[in-house]
Amino acid sequence: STMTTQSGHTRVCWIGLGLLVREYTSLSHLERQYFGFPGEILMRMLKMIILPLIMSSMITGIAALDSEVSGKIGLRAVVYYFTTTIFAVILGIILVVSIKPGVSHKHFGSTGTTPNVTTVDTILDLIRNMFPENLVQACFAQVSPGSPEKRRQSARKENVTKEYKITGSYSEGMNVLGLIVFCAVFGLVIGKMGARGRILLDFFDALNEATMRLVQIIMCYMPVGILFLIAAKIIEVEDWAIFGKMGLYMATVLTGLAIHGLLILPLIYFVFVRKNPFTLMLQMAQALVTALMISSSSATLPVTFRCAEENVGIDKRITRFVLPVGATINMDGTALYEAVATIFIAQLNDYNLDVGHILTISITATLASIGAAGIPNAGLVTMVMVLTAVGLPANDVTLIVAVDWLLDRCRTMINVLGDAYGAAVVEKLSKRELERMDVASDVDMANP
Ligand code: DAS
Repeated sequence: STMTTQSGHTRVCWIGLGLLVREYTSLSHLERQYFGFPGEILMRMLKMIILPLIMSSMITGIAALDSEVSGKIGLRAVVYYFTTTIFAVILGIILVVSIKPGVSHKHFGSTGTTPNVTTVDTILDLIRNMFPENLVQACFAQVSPGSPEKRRQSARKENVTKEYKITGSYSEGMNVLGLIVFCAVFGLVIGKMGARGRILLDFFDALNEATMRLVQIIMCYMPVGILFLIAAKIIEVEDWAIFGKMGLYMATVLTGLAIHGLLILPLIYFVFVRKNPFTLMLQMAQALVTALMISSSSATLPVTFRCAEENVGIDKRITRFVLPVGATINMDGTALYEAVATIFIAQLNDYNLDVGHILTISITATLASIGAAGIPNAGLVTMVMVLTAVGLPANDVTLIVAVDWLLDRCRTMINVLGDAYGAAVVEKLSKRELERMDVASDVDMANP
């Protein structure tokens, strides 16, 4: 408990530091960049480690289980992901419909160009990402929702856009989904290859161990990196007044996230696992803080792994397999946010939503959260699909961009928390299969 109060104090210090620097110095643009440098290095290290981590954990995770067991575990994980995501969407809808953050507002007109993304485009891109045409390229970029015309345009230019653009067809960050699909199938094949497959399995197993040791080293640097990340962010924010204007909307999203993270997810965990859900939350604290600081589920993955395996003690056969998938498709916070934001925009436009609209929003917000990559602001991009599905102007997404840097990090934290509870629930439900595998391998050892 001394540890937690200590980290509480440190956090207060960090915020204080940021405010002080902001108040008493007026830094030039360049100086601000220097100030953010140590945080930037942390981000780079975390991103650097994702590739070997995902490859080694997915391949060994799948190859170590027999295909029947991995099928069952996979099914449980997917059912958990879907149910919790839909709960999050429903919660968001209930809150935004009753709080009505957009009704009291005058319409503050939208700006920007109209992105042209349909539900079909988004779903096709999701499937496209599952089949990267080039495995090496998949480490750099993924296809993000965009019309075929936009895609042709940007393909002609550069593949990777530096800035995150709503209309972009390739987005920054790697195609984690494509890598996961490849590694899952690869792991399945290795698992069935017998003695020669063992060589590869041993190789990736060793790679996984080495990667996790690297993660341990990176985590020593984390307090420093995070300190500078938050301080730099506080200095950078120009428009604090927007918080006043958007206050009720932000409060709606944050209340939803809080209820989902502090009540609904813990309850589900308790029902299945019968342990104190807040213990797990404390054990995951470092991953949650990281997610809050860097707004990216994928970049948080290394920390999520370490907390889930070392602190919570979830079986590695489960985490290796379930956590990378969760970080990519299980985004409760994003789903909740997309539902709230869409209805908020409808309220701003005096747009009447009937039951059909609400149903469409629930379904598309769920899909949009699955389609969103685990990188900063991804939820904003896939939200265009939700808006278009109910006939709202897609460029109204620009109305909420200004506060997304804050909401993004909060929803990312809930995304990561959902993954952790998910891994624990799936582990509990899969106890029997795991024990049977332990017995089988003991027998193997006894009579080789
Ligand atoms: N920030 C993303 C994540 O990593 C998702 C989002 O933008 O909603 O979870």
